[in-house]
Amino acid sequence: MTVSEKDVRAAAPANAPEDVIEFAVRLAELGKPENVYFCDGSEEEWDRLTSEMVESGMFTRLNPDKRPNSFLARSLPSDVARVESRTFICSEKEEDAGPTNNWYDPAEMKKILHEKFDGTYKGRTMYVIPFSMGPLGGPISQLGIEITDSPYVVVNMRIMTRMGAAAMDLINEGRPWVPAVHSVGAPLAEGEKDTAWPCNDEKYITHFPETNEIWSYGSGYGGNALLGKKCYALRIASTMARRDGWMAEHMLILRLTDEKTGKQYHVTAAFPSACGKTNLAMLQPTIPGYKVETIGDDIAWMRPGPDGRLRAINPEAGFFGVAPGTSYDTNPMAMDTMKSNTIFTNVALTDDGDVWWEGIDAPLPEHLIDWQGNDYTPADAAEGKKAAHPNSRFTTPASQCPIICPDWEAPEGVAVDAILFGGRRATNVPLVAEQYENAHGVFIGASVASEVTAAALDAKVGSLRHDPMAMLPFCGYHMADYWAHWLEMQDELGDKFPKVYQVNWFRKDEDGKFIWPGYGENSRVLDWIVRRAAGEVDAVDGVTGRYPKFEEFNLEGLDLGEAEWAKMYDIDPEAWAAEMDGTEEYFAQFGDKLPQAIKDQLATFRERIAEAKKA
Ligand code: SAT
Ligand code: MN
Repeated sequence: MTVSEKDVRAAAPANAPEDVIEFAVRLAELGKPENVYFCDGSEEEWDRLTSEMVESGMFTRLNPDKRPNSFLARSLPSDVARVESRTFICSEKEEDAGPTNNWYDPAEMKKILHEKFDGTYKGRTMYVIPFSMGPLGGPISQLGIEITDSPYVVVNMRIMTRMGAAAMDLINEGRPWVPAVHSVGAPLAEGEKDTAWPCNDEKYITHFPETNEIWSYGSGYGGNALLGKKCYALRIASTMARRDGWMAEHMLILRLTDEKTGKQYHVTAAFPSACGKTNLAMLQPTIPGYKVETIGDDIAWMRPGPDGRLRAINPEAGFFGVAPGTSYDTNPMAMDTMKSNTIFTNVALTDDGDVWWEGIDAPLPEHLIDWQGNDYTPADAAEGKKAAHPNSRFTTPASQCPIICPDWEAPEGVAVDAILFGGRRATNVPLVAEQYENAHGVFIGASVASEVTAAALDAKVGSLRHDPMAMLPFCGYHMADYWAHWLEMQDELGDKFPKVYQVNWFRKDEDGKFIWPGYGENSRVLDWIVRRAAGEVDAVDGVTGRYPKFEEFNLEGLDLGEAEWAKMYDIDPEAWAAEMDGTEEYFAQFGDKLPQAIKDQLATFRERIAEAKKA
């Protein structure tokens, strides 16, 4: 038995407009689900779905005394991260996707998807999820409808977005919305029992920028399946932003308050996935006089405000953070955020029904169930096996963060004072460098390279790759056109465009040890940046940008002297010449589209290297 148009119409709530109903009818006819259900986002719905998932074996309920209203899911080893090789930009013209994206002809891709989705929902419930990215009804916010056959997606979307009846109300008012279609790609035959993590070995994560559509098939994990996140808020939104004069960026947003003056600064920062953005967003300053409040940990949508300054909102409502390495030591605020109402995926389970991962505060227990559902003891740890997957995650409501900014849901956003670009670099890149001029800021972002993390299934962990603006896997159009868009936004805003800083917490010494302590100590870098903005400190011109003066940088109470500082600021002109050769080679693939301003910046950079060689 599959659902008919009549069933879909009967299931639709009164506030579902005709175009949403027709979208659901079309997908029901194609996917042939057993049931259809329109999500309202209520607590009753959450309770029912999570209970059903516990019953079906997809969720383990954690000990309610230790972790109330929280659950653990375990995925298949073949479905633990985004799959970049299966992520496609299906623009009409191949050149609009650019050399850094996988392009596919939209009509051809639609044909493939049509075949894949034919009967894909068999034996399952088709869920219709209305959601808002950004505060409901806000001027920078956007709406969407995700259709999925995964209850895991529904409950995660309830945390990660403003999901439910209120979003449907806004769609019903006639506001535009993005259709996002998802299936795990595992239809059930009559009477067949479901598995704990249905998915398909063949995956398609596809985007149609001209029609603002998303279709995702075969994966149930993270950014592959929670389509509001990378697919909408970055890939599709970046193309919308280019058309409409705003910016969709892979950036955290934080507020730094100088407690002496009460002055507030807003900083956004882009780092590749799994480089500690959540830690920086929830930073606990180690130097006195500052307070940090969190606005977002992954994505920023930014639009020029009436005052000509860039205003940022966090389009998400939750954090989808990397669990391993998160502890009361490294990120106490994240630990407190996830005390309840949290979904954990691929972490280890303790015998008393709580969670554990490598790097959590608690010592390794005598016994665990690892992320694949097997017994795990210290003997396994001794063999180097991990109890939690390196890309295991927590999905947790942003509102539960003890230092969530009171203005985190301000519909008009916060005015951005500085933009940080970073990566994971053992060599070459110093702690912090300030742009010389606006175009240099774009050059800094465009030339970022970083050591690869576990956030993508099909990239080699540890190897160095160019990841411009941390957008390599997330830019929905030609990367060089994206840089041109940045330059245009800078031209429009002029001096009011936030200054760009390049940062690197990960520089190592000759023994392979991190020189900079990182975490809360990164407040010292923020302190320098805001004192620069206030005109209180100077900077010295360097090869990669303007550097702090050792004596003006606050290192008080830190066991880090001039010798270590010199190591972080050891700028070897030969190494940088080689790095710029690599950058030039990387830029070459963009051909004619590479903006002249970027070429000019490269030339100026080379002049600075030549000067440094003479000195
Ligand atoms: O894309 S995910 O949301 O799965 C995580 C990431 O890569 O940042
Ligand atoms: Mn991310």
